[in-house]
Amino acid sequence: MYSKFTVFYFLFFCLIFSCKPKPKRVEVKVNQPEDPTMCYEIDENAPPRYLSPKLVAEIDAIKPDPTMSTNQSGMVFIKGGNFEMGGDNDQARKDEYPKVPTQVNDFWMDKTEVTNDEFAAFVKATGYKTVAERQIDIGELMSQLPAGTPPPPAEALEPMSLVFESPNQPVPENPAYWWKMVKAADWQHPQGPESSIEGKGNYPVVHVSWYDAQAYANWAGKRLPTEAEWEYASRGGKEGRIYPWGDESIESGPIKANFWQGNFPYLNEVSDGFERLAPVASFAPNGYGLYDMAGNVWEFCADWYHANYYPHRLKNKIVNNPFGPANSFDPDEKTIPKKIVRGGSFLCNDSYCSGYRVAARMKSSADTGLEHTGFRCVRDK
Ligand SMILES: [Ca+2]
Repeated sequence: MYSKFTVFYFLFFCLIFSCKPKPKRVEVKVNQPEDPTMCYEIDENAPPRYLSPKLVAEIDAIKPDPTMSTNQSGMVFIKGGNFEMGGDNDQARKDEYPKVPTQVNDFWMDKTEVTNDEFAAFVKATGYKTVAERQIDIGELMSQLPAGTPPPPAEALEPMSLVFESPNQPVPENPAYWWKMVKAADWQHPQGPESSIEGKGNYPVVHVSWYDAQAYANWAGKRLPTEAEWEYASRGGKEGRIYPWGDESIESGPIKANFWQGNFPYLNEVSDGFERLAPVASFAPNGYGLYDMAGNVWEFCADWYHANYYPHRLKNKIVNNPFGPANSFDPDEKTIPKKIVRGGSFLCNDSYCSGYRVAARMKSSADTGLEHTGFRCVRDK
């Protein structure tokens, strides 16, 4: 997934060159310089980096709520075990290989994605403001853009987030054609200031960044799952299968998840009944009693994304409770460190990302909020 700053950059250049974003956007080639600190090699001794110290300090200061942190309701116990982590069919991408023997300990996991009601309780208790509700930090922005990029005007730094907008016609495969930076779009206004979440308390919270998910997890006395825990949980006890429900195509039989039917991104047939988000647990759970492990919203994991993590794990025999690489590398956006997101969203279909496969990996920068990305938490005991 492209970070908000790349989409921002794309739109910004449209502004500079006075090209109209609609009906046809001009494609701008972003020249990505090599960053010597980010590469295909994984340095396990690399110091912790990338995260905003200011936000980390703020999140660390959030104390677990005494009631929430002892409350196991809404969670399911998952007995640890061994599995083969990685791609199971020909849709699997290069970064899902090689398959790696993996062991995870017992843990508890939220049965559903974190909902608007749950997130609202956290905000009410702590006064926390999501990243999408804050002014864009000019320093952070410039650090993620190629050198020489002119600074944007002040008004472009107002709070905003990425909203899906169907181009209603076939377009090149570039997310900048269907993601739009919308001012004042946030978790309470998923499509912008005119929209609301009234009556949608049981929908997954969206427009939350990885930082926001961490902040919530701290308050709830939980944590984000590792990528390995997430995949193990998603498999629901079915070994070597493609989806949480087994191997039957997502397009066959009863509707199994909230995903995109039709031609992405311009023709949504809506045969699952949901054009965008669905209330959590609208479809059957997997073998562990977990809902929406496929589709609805992408879910942030704790780990950094690195395209070469699986070969690295195999080579170094990293089997037990892997918690991700020390550094991040996304060949699609070399200068932007990314966190793992898993499970696909209402925008996924077989012709595009097939993100609802249990092995499918996706990545998003820690500060990016999107209309199709949320999270769920885990707890050790
Ligand atoms: Ca999901």
